[in-house]
Amino acid sequence: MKSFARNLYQQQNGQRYFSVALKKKVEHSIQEKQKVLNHFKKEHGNAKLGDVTVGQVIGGMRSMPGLLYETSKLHHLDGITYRGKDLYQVKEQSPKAPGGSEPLPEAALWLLLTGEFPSQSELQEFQTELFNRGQIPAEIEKLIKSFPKTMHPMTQLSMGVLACQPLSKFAKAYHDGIHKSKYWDPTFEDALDVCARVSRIAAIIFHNCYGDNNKIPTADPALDYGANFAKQLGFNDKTFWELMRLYIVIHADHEGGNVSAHATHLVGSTLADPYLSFSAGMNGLAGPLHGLANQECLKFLLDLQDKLGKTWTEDDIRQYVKDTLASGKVVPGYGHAVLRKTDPRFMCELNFADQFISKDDNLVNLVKACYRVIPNVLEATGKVSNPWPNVDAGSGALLMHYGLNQFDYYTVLFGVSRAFGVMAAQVWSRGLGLPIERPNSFTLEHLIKKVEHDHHIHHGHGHHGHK
Ligand code: AMX
Repeated sequence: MKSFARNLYQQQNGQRYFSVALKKKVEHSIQEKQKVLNHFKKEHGNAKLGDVTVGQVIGGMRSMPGLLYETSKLHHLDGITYRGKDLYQVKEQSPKAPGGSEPLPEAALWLLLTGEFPSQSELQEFQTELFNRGQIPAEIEKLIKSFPKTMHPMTQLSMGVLACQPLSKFAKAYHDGIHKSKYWDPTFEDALDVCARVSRIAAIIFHNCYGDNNKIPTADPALDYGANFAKQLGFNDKTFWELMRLYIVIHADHEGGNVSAHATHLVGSTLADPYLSFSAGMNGLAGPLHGLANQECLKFLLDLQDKLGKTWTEDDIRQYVKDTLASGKVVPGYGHAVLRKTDPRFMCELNFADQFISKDDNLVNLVKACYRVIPNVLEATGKVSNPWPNVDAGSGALLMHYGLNQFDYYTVLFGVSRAFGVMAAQVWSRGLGLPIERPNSFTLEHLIKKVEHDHHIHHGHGHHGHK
């Protein structure tokens, strides 16, 4: 039942809607969590979570415990969970578009914020709300359209998000002197606005780079987020809409330590508003070892096809991968900093391909053949911690299948999706009052001296000497 009358929405300043229902849920669960956190911190603030090694300090803080991050958790074997639900459960339990099979991004956002999926009526209202929040003032659209076409789409995304920063409600509320216990409220408002707007920004960038930015399709209030995004890119194939829904959901969140989530959190920890912090996260996502890997990965597959034609064999692939390694390059789409088995997001992509894509798509078949061949080759190097494919090994081939072949745009799709995770997480970081980040750093000389000193004591030359 449509329910403006039930007062689930209120109008603010005569022009913007906000969801009282969702906000109340978030507020309630933040308050409950805050109590748990305060008690836990008081009782167990000095409990140890492990030791920090010199190797970790030098090695990019790999696996070092260091962040509180509520929305999702990565397990090295089980993969990612959103609020405790793995991706297969998310797919199964999520509300779908009418007649659809894939999870809806807006439902995933609700889940990340609250820990539950929305009811059908909550979902409908949330969809209307996100649609309304997605509008971008004409002068900002004009600014984004003026970016040079040759500028990398990720640079345009980061700048496009920054162009919207003057709309930040958090920045305004902070300037107006809001009490710190209320920070989460305008953060929540900005977080929803960023998620709603980012797909429009991304659509403008797409047309700016590859089409005619005077002819950008408009969003349709009757459609869901994923369908609307695809439509604004100019894609009207309903199966592609399903792919966009799945794509946005599976790329959304990946616990807190990955570069885009951590950069967003780090910058946000200064009380920089969600636009500033999300834009920082996007700059990290633009790196080739992180989000840019999906464009690199498709390039790898296409180069392979170019060189070997469409009649490649598994032996050809094996040799090609060995040559890649010998030339000092990584094999994109393989390996992971945390996972130690095939990325479940890759499995979701394969399942999608099996369900929707014909068996004679050469590129999709190449993805599958690589999955059979590459792990063994990487394993044989003896140094790769995880030889299995990550999410990027499959996504490009699926996008190509539907004709989205502008592969320097792929990371922008990832960025649209990542907004849902890192913005939901920022609401929670504010809600729990997490402080500014400030880890300790060392010069190499300090580290060497410290280790020598400890070694000295440990071997009985100091006053603590035993053994
Ligand atoms: N191809 C070749 N070598 C690889 C490799 C790959 N796919 N993955 C790891 N290695 C190498 C590393 O370069 C490193 O070599 P070095 O000791 O000579 O520097 C060694 O194996 C050990 O690295 P690791 O512990 O296995 O990986 P990591 O945690 O340091 O890095 C990652 C993880 C993802 C950056 C790395 O596996 C990689 O570069 N993969 C290819 C790029 C890629 O697919 N990135 C996407 C990640 C997901 C995402 O963010 N989208």
